[in-house]
Amino acid sequence: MDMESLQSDLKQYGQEHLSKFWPELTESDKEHLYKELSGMNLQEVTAFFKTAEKSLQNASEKIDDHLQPLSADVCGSLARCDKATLKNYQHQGLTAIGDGKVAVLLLAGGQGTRLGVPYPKGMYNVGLPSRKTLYQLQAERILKVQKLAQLTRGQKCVVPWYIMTSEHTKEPTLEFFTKHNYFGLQKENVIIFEQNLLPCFDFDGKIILQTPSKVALAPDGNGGLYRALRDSKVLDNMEQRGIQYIHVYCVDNILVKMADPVFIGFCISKGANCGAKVVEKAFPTEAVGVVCKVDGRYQVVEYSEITLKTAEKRNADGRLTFSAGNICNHFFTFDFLKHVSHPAQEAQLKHHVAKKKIPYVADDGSLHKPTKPNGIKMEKFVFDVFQFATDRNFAVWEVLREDEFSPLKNADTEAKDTQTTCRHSLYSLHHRYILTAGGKFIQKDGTPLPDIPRTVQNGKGDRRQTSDHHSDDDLIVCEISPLVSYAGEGLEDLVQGKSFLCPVLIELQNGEPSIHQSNGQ
Ligand code: UD2
Repeated sequence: MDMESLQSDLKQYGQEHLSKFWPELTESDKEHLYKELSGMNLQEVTAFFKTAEKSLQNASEKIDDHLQPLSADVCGSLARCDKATLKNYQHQGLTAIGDGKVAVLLLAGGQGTRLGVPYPKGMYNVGLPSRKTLYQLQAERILKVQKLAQLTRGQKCVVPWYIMTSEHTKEPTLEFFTKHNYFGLQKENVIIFEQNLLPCFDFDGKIILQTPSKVALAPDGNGGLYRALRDSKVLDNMEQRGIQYIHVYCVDNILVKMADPVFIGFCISKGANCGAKVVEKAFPTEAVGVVCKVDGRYQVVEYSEITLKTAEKRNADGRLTFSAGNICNHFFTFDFLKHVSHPAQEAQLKHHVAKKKIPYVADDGSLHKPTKPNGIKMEKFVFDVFQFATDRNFAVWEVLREDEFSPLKNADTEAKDTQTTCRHSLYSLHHRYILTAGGKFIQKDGTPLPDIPRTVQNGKGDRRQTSDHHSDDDLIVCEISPLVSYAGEGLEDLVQGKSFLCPVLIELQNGEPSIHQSNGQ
């Protein structure tokens, strides 16, 4: 350990406090701290802080005057698309998948602080009848979409699954996949890699020490993807496999359509190299980012960055002018990913700065958990590469929220985006799949249940929205394994003309679909 040289580097960048506990540390703690500090590019991270500090000063500035809505040429909408065109998109998507050109890439490096569980979010079981975790649902959707693509192309295919983790999530994720035998996928087609960490700073630009021998570090945001793709040689891996299209998504959306053939087909048919799947913003103040243009470049703008007047602006048809709600589902061509991951482009992505309560060690060595923000975390965002797309190669695909977006963000004490709302969204969707395929639902006394999803009867004649309560007792509980159906297809032979008593679980058993329901049939 060359402590002298490290001390001089620390001094040069105003960070000499990081070694203040050095004389009191054990040999192994010394080794740990030395490794952490000498592996840090102090010049780079302190420069990041300086830029971040400026952006904090401008944080309250609104950018209304710079905003432009999306032009109709880059947009498509599932709800407003005719059946033949949709079928065509789906065919194009399945063909690309069948030809082995498509990969999925999961952003799973977040710390999941809002949900408050000590393990990666993908390992969460929201309490479905099958007890499947988010990771298992996603793995099974990959298996199924591979099968559908095989039917289209008449050949076996692989959709590799790239999973970006961070220091906090990598080991438990690896262990989980190993324990569950990769949920039926081939181990070599699940590529788990790690994103970078950045130190947290106090407001004076000093890196925070979390313990006497450990720096406070946090993942560098989901936009850390681009650097990680390069550093972990994931781009090389994609190139060797001949991957041309990548579906990037975030871990917590229970309804996510893995490698969604329709979205992929839409983007391919538009000749896009960068695309976003969106849902229509529900109301002006909904706290979602919207995809739009800022000074002529594509961007996602948070509600907090614009005034209420702009958020409320409507078109002649009554729709919100800025309505394309981002759901963290992106399409990239391999060439685009390679281009934006190059240091020349990646370095242009600015860090977003968040004030946070960061645990720290005080001068007397005692550990503190602040009750007010005491420092900042710096993060890049995955969608900030939209700025490199042009009108000719950007595409936005609007889908129905109730079919495709229900994220797990919060603990069940909250009303929104919880395990309960996730479970209920999935039941509602699968209920509708069965109705569409010609099945119906009955109550214990044999009377039919009304075909109105999301609303339940509690036996006393009044109706409640499913999200109003945490219990599934009065709900149409209905779960269909992704191994049986990816998006409602192929259910007719199984359910047409049949009546179901909840809870209903349709699973694949010994390669055949099998229906389990409350009366044991
Ligand atoms: C994300 C989107 C937001 C909206 C929302 C919908 C970003 C920056 N924001 O907001 O616009 O679409 O999702 O659900 O995309 N992650 C990493 N590394 C990190 C930080 C996060 O991989 O350093 C992953 C995280 O594990 C998750 C995804 O990125 O899968 C989104 O992160 P989040 O849940 O913190 O983002 P959120 O809900 O603020």
